[in-house]
Amino acid sequence: MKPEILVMAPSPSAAVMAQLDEHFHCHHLWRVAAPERDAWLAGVAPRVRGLATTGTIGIDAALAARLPLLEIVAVNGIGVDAVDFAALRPRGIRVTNTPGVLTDDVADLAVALLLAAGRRIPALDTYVRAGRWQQGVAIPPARAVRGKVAGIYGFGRIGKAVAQRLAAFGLQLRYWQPNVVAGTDVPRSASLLDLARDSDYLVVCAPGGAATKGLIDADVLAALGPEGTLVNVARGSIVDEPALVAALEQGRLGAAALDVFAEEPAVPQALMALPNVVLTPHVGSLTVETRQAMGQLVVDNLLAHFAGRDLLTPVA
Ligand code: 8YV
Repeated sequence: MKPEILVMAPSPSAAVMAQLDEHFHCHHLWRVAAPERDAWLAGVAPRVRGLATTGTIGIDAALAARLPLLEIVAVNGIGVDAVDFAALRPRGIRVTNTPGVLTDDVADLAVALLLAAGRRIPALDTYVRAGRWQQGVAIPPARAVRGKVAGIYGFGRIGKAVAQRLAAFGLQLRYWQPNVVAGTDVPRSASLLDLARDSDYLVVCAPGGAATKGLIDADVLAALGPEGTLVNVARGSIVDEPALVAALEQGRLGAAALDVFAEEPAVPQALMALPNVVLTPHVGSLTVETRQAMGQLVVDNLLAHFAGRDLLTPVA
């Protein structure tokens, strides 16, 4: 008898989906129309022993309560801020995530967003498509990226990979996170506020969750200033979004390049209306290679659990 698992969202990798269906009795929630999900879940939930979920969907207390036999939650992502550990821990339910395999792609997107904002690529793309080049409309020059300071908030795997890339573009680097990171030459600012004050680009690579909620607030944005740019590839929850919108609209912040938002997939209309904002739809890890590797970790962690082997990437 294959263990029964609940699959919250599909992987773009056909190989991953095939392995899930081969090794487990999968209940694919994402195939059920939203209005029918509740009744459908009532039918399958009592037998579900494993959950394959995403970094943004996670699992809340209400879903956990509906799955009495749940043993393992395999998150297809690094962020576990959407997992309600308080609901899982007393029941001994294990959690895995996908560290390491997505580092390079997320760091690449952070750099791409920084360069896109710095060199105003989306606005220039619009300029060309709208025929303004032929009309001879003047283009004010951008500021060079080299020599500027990038402050990285959250200096873990992804933050360090961003730093490595930005060094090659001639940026000076700083970081801040609550604990000092050993073995790096990159200086640590005294606080997040100081990091923003010290930086031209503030790149958010920190984990989401209660500890970081709203930390990029009006004061931090003011410290970054009218020439400063916010780049966020982490979690929308870390930024006070209304404060960000206000700072951008009033010219108190220079620009923003965002892959993540407070209420995905909703993006504030005000952000969409601003020309100095670059927007992507939470795609840091969305490459063929990385989603294959992430999905494989989900499969392998589930297989290890149900075979009684050590988990590959348990969340402590
Ligand atoms: C994905 C992510 O959006 O790793 C994370 O924490 O947010 C992303 O990689 C998502 O988890 C894909 O399933």
